Amino acid sequence: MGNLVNSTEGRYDASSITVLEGLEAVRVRPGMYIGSVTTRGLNHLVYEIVDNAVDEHLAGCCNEIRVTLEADGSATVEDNGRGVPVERHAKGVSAERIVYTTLHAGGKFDNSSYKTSGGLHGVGSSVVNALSSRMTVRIKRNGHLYQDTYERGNPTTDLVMGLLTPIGDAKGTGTWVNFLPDDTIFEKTRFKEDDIKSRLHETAYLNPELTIYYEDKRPGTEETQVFHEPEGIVGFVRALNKGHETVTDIISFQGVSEGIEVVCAFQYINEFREEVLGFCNNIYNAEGGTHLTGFKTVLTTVINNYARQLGSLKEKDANFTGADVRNGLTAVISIKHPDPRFEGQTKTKLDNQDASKIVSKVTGDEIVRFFDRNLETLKAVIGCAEKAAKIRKSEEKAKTNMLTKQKYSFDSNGKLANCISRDASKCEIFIVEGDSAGGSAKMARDREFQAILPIRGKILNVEKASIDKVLANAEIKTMINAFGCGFSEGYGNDFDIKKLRYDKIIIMADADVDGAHIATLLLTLFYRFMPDLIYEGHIYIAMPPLYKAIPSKGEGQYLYDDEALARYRKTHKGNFILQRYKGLGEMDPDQLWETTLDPARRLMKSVTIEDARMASEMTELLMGTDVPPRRDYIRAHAVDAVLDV
Ligand code: 28G
Repeated sequence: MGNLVNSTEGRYDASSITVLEGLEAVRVRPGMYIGSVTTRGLNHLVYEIVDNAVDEHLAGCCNEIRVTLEADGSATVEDNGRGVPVERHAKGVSAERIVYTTLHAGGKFDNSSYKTSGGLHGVGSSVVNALSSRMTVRIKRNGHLYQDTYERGNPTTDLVMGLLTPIGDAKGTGTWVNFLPDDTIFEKTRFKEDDIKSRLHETAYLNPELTIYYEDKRPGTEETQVFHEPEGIVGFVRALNKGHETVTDIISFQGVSEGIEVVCAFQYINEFREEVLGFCNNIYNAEGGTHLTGFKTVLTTVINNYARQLGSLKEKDANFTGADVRNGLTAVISIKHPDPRFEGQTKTKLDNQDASKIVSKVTGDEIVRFFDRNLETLKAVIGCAEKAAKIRKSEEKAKTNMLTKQKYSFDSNGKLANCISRDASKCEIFIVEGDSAGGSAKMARDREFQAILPIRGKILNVEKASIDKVLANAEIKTMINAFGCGFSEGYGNDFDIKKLRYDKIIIMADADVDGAHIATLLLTLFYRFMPDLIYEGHIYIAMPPLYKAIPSKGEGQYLYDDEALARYRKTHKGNFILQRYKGLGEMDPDQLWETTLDPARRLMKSVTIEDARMASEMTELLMGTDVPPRRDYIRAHAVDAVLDV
């Protein structure tokens, strides 16, 4: 409990002590409430506050939200809603105090309870307050401007008879919140602008009547942007498919039933992949769920029925599989549910059975209505399914041949230096860029449990290649064989994570543009064909140091980024030699062991599904046609997006 109750700065009366004890739980186990204390968790603080403003929008009372990343490292969120109530709450004090100091029903990441967003004002305000070294709340309401202040969740403004005293007059209404994340809780306290912007943009797509003003005032990254997407998820699908060859128009519809609202937009592109995104109450469902099942099931049935009616499928033909029907599909399905439940590893899989029922009802009615009147579009969709089915059939054969041939050729092509242990829970495999680094790594490793797989040059971009090309690629084949658990793709699932031979799969690439590119391609491969490896936390990125500082007296020190170097320069007195590593290949085996392989000393980033999704999106961008902008994009973002913690 420590710093909260014992704080001499915080002023509170006896009744608020239980309140503080509630918030202390958040400080003791922040991960339970915001997922983690990494940059992801840090960004989450902004999302929690923004979600409250979005809820005010969903209540029909707010159409503008401003998000500012301030120069001092704090964040400000402002809305033009009704303003958090300041009137006396049942507990005897200003309702605002209760909102910002009471821990509402369980955390987002603990067991079954989940914040009920969607007009109900989430539980997040007090969590953000607890994890902020300071927070200021300003409310415009009743013609007055009110202000309340907190430090680490402790109120620092005196109430008068339980209520806030206005600090001025106000026109209009709204809520303004500024907070500085607590640097004793978070590993890093710099908000990651790219993640925040894309999340805000997503929110704008999901709420077409909302305008979000974004401003970054931090030195070096200053910018302003306005996110307003009056087309809603139609615009979202358009953006997702930008730069791809489309084969249908965007089809969109909405419907309501039993208090559940469904909006959906989809379009086919000429590529062997599908992307179906689900949202419930504006929250992205990374693990999908019942809304997606409902949509997919009915789409499969409807397209198969039409295909038989039109004679594309003959009596003797088997139906198209669901994956056939989704070949080339980009879809966004967004529902509003009064009582959403979530399950799954990261509690992002919608679990309500009624959602499946209602989404399939609305989708079934609407797409039949549409396809009855748009035969050309229907034929284009069936065309996509036919292409997929044809490839599926020829590859089902090819695949069984290939896999049976290769089953016995594990490590036969000489590149994999396997480890001795067969205890998968202890084994690690390093995928190393380049033969020279691969050679050093083979010498440096602990051969008992560390395997080395060198790969040469750029690996195939699976985003663009068909499955037979992917499987024919030597590097990819070697990886699939080495991991031992097969792979899954749209047309079948041979993936079995129980057969995985290594607990950790570690991507080891140079800390430069090319290295970041290779890491990006590998992540894309795993994301497309072995996503469970990512979901279950088996993929890592090694973080080799950039420098070694060797002082004239005392121990040398490895430095992993430019910040670390700047810190070293500041704190270190006296002369030192600075060794700069241009690549892994430049380290001798001992150095490589010390810095990158030794479990006791190395630094690694654990890859999350969002990282992989970003990598996959980036791959699409990078593999586009215009070369010069690509180059710049890699410089500006690739290393950061893939390697930054
Ligand atoms: C700027 C940053 C984030 C918010 C509101 C508006 C109301 C509200 C918020 O009510 C629920 C608690 C206790 C009554 C509701 C105002 C009804 C009438 C609101 C925000 C209601 C909280 N008038 N705007 N919460 N209770 N914006 N933006 O947080 O008693 S939170």
